[in-house]
Amino acid sequence: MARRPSPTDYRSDLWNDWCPGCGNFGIVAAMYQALAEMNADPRMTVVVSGIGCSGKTPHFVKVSGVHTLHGRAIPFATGIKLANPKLNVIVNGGDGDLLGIGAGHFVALGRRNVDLVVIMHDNQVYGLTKGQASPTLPREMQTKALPKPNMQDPVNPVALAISSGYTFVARGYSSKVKHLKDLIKAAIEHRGAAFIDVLQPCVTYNDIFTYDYYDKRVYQLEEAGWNPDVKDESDAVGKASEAYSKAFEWGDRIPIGVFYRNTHVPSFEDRIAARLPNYLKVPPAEETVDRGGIPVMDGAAFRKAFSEYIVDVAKG
Ligand SMILES: Cc1ncc(C[n+]2csc(CCOP(=O)(O)OP(=O)(O)O)c2C)c(N)n1
Ligand code: SF4
Repeated sequence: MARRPSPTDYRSDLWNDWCPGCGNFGIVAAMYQALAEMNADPRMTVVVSGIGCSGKTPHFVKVSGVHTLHGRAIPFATGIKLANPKLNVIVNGGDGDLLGIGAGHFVALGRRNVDLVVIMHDNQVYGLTKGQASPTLPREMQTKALPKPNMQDPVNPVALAISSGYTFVARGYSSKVKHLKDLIKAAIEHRGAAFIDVLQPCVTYNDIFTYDYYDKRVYQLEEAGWNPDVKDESDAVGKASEAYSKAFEWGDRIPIGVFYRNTHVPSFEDRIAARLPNYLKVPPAEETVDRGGIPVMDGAAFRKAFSEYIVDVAKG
């Protein structure tokens, strides 16, 4: 029997240039642990990112991966998942990437309920471009890279995800790695659009929302008796509004854990399968495209043509 994978099996050996102490390290550590515990097949797991410090995540996780354009990770991931619903697809993005330039795509994913996992590295700043205010920084806060306090009101990511239709909505903290690992596993196991807002200290540009700030305040919803689960369809609006209100608890106490989970909404893949009965058995990625009965490109020809660009993640 093959040995069970360990978290380090999912760690790539590429040089990592995140600042020492960055909260992103806790997020990838939780991903390694979740993938190992789930015995994830690296060829069937895809990490997709936009641009930002968070955007480098696919380089550090030894599974299939795509580092795409700023704000465009969700549409890329949606295309990958719908072309081959057998893949496990995980998006990693910054709060600027997903809720600034990518906000329209973020909302569209909730409406569609595609079976994706979105992990947001929420550091309240644009880290890679040197600390400008991101959409999650509260008004009047002045982090050290800002010449004046922030003039705009923040987006609440958990509330936005609930109102957009995500069927699994959670918040984690990058310093609580085991708890975050459990959230990532639950998000992967959920069938539908899953969102995890991860509190991720940026030690270089955000001197307000630090480890010390969160360590004193975060508490776990499950330990406080919170039940995130929608019982049946008639319970969905009531549960969503309770979770929506809970999302605004912020100050002396900041909740982490699963806020909302609804397993009664059909995924986008199921909606397509209702129209195209063969879709889940032979998805577009496995169909042979032919012209006049002659295959245009089959898998073997594709691999031969692109062999110099293909790295087999399972072999390292
Ligand atoms: C279309 C486009 N606009 C702007 C940029 C410049 N840019 C690169 S990263 C970034 C912001 C990154 O911030 P965030 O998404 O919060 O990620 P973090 O670096 O904090 O992880 C911006 C604006 C870009 N690369 N592409
Ligand atoms: S700038 Fe901030 S988010 Fe980017 S690597 Fe450094 S600590 Fe992390």
